[in-house]
Amino acid sequence: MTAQATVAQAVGTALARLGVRTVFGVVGSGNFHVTNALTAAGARFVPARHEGGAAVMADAYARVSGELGVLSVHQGPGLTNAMTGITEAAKSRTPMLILAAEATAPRSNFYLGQSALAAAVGAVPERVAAAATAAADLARAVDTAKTGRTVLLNLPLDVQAAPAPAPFDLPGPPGRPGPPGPPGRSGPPGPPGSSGRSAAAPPAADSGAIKALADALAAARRPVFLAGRGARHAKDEIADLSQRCGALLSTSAASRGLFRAHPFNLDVSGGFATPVAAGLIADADLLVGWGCALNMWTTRHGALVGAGTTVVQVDTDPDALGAHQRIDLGVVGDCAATARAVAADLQSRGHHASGYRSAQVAGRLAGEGRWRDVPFEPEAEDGRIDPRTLSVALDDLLPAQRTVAVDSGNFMGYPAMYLDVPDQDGFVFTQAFQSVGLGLATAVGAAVARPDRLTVAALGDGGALMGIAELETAVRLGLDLLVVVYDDEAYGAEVHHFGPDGHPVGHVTFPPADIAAIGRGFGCAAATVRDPGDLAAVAAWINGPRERPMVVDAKVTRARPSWWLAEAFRGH
Ligand SMILES: Cc1ncc(C[n+]2csc(CCOP(=O)(O)OP(=O)(O)O)c2C)c(N)n1
Ligand SMILES: [Mg+2]
Repeated sequence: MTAQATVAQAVGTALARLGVRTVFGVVGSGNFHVTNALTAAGARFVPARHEGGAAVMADAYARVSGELGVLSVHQGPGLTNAMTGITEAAKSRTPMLILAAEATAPRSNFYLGQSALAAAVGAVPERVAAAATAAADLARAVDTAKTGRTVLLNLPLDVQAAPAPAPFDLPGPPGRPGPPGPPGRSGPPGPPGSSGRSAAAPPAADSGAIKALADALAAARRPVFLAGRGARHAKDEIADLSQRCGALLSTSAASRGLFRAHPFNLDVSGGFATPVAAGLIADADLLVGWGCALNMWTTRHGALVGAGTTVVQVDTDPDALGAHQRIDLGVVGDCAATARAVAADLQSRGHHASGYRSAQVAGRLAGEGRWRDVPFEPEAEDGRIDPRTLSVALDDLLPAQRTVAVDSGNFMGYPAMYLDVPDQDGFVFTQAFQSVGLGLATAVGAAVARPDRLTVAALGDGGALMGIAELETAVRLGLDLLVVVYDDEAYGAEVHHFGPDGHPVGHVTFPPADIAAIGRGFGCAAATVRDPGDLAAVAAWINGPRERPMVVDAKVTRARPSWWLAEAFRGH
């Protein structure tokens, strides 16, 4: 770094040197220099078409790659445009750093209280306050993000333009973990390799709690483990412990795929659970939630928790314990370290049980453990395809190595339940804020993170049209992307919510839109699907060179709501 470098340049260069490889954003005057410094120092910048898309891409990229997500935005409207994606990331505890230029003159058109905005959505406001503190300010922001927080690093325009101190040395990383996060989930700090700064590993629970959990597992005859996003780093430890005590394995929707290859995997617990999985979970005598909120989605409003079931919750965040679900034992500790310690305790007792893992349960899971094994009568509607028929056919066509990103809406259960995924990185579910319209940008961020896998964006027509601008980004980047639109020509969730009570639904139904033509306009391959025969075009694209993304406008039947949505409405 030369003595002439500005703070903006020094910050961008320092971030790239910390190992930031990919940055998403939209560049304006205020973030021009910091973004260019990042790329000059070796990072890749992915220009989105809307900051709302860029924020979601950075979030999805972080989820799939395990790296720090980084977003670069212009001051004022650049940040406000990104707020929905930032809120989703903050609620999901995504380790993410937002580089936001900041107008400090209150009479500037671009001025607004950026720190207050960030704090209001659960992100952590930080600021490069002065040239002299810039390196320390940046280091603090990165360290906080790596503890699983979404950090807004304000870059005031005047400070950005000031000469940077030389050398621009960042203080060493802290030796202790960051502050505990809010309830809902907890996660590990940012992964190693994504930057040179990593917080210390969070500890296991104390010995009393370890013993209490080991006691509960030793006594259990039908234990079930339920792993959430806070347990994604603890897959092997949790699977080992489940083997020792005979527990069945399941996940929250956000962690779908975690135990994909495991013979006693129930897949998702909650609204998306198969009948056999739901029955087995409800019959458990011990349910252990690992880094999982145990909220209404994963427990079906408590219906999957038997009245006599002992419930244990393990989480790094004490406030998460019992926040959604009555529990009998709360264990504060890191999931991996805790599972390892409990397994060691059981081993020292000589405890090894087959528990819930009977031949009969194995047989049931082999026969009816997937949604596609559950028979259904396809809905008949002229010129329309049943969304289950569509999803099963797609599952057959798609290569096993795939990433599935799902938007929000009535349709969302179909791809989430019928499309298999290879592992936890193969399913990206940006649903913590329950926003419609994030699915396409989620898929773009995931595809950038995993170019070796075909990415599927599963969208409703409403969400697709809300986020359509990023189709240009997908085409420009040449992503290996299949966009499947479950097109009921409506905000189906609202139609099914209010229609049955006789309310007018004219504001939530739309005339047909030719989404395939829209896709072609962006430069995609495209097809309209009205029956299974129309999927031949999709098969041809999948089996071809896939030089450009494909958009599938699937005109789906719409007479009935998806059953899981009817269930979800009970909570709203
Ligand atoms: C940003 C945002 N706006 C509005 C809503 C309320 N909402 C929930 S589902 C939905 C309809 C989505 O329509 P579509 O994407 O076509 O999916 P469908 O329900 O028809 O399957 C709406 C408007 C929301 N969740 N998020
Ligand atoms: Mg719709």
